[in-house]
Amino acid sequence: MADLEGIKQAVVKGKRKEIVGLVQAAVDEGVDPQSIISDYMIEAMKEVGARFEAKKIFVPEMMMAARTMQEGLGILKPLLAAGDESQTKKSGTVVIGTVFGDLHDIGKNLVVLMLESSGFEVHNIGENVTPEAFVEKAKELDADIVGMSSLLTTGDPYVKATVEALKNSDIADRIKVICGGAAVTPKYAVEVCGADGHARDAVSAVNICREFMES
Ligand code: B1M
Repeated sequence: MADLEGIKQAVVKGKRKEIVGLVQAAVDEGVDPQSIISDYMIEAMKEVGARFEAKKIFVPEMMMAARTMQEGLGILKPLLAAGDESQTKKSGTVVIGTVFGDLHDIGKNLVVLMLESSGFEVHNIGENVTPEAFVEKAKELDADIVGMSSLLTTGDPYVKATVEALKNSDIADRIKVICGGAAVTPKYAVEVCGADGHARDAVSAVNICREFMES
C-alpha cells in the first residue's frame, strides 16, 4: 500500500533520499498526483512552517524540507502537465514571479505548472522581481495576465508597488493582475493594492485566470 504518511514525513524531515522512491511507489499504485501534492506535500510544508515558528527547527531544516518537496515534485510534474488534454488551444499569456525581496518559489512554481497544464503560455520570471521588471516583461510579451506571489509579510509594500506600477503603466487597460501566496489576503490584494483578483491556491489561480480570459 502507498505510504502517503511516509511522503509527508519525508518532506517534514527533509529526507531527500527517500522521497523519490516513496512518490514513485504511490504513483505506480495509482494515487492521484494532485492529491499527493495537496493532501500530503503541502500539508507537510505547513507543518514545517509551524515548527519553524515554534523554533523547533531553523532555516537549514526548512531548506532541506523545501529541497525534498522539490525532488518529489520532479516526479509528479510530467504527470500533471500531461493531465488536461482537453486544453489544446492557448488559453492566454501569463507573466508570473515572486515579488521583490522574496525568494520563496515552491508555491509559485506549482501555480506555473497548473496554469501550463491548463493551456496557458506561462513566463516564469523568477524570484526577487522588481515592480519595473514585472511591467517590462508584461509589455515585452504582450501578456494578458500578470501574477505575483508573496510569502513574506515584509513583501506587502512590494506587492502594492508592483500592482500600482502595472496599473499606472500604458498596458493597464490590456492586462489583469492576480496576487497569491501565504502573505497576501484577498482584501489586501484587491481592496488595498487594486489587483483584479486573489487566489488562495494553484487550482483557484487557474480558475480565476480562466475567468479573466472569458471576461
Ligand atoms: Co520561509 N518563511 N523564510 N523559507 N518558509 C515562511 C513563508 C514563514 C511563514 C515560516 C514561518 O515563520 N511560519 C515565514 C514568513 C513569516 C511572515 O512573513 N509572516 C518565513 C520566513 C520568516 C523566512 C525567512 C525570513 C527565514 C530567515 O531567513 N530567518 C527566509 C526569507 C528568505 C527570502 O525570501 N528573502 C525564509 C527562507 C525560506 C527557505 C529558503 C528556507 C525556504 C524556501 C525555499 C523555496 O521556496 N525554494 C522556506 C520555506 C520552505 C518556508 C515554508 C516553511 C514553506 C513555504 C512553501 O513552500 N510552502 C513557509 C511556511 C508556510 O508557508 N507554512 C515559510 C508550500 C507551497 C506549496 O505553499 O508557497 O503558500 P505556498 O503556495 C501556495 C499558495 O500560497 C498559493 O498557491 C500555492 C499552491 O497551493 N500561491 C499562489 C502561491 N503563490 C501564488 C501566486 C498566485 C496564486 C496563488 O497568483 C499569481
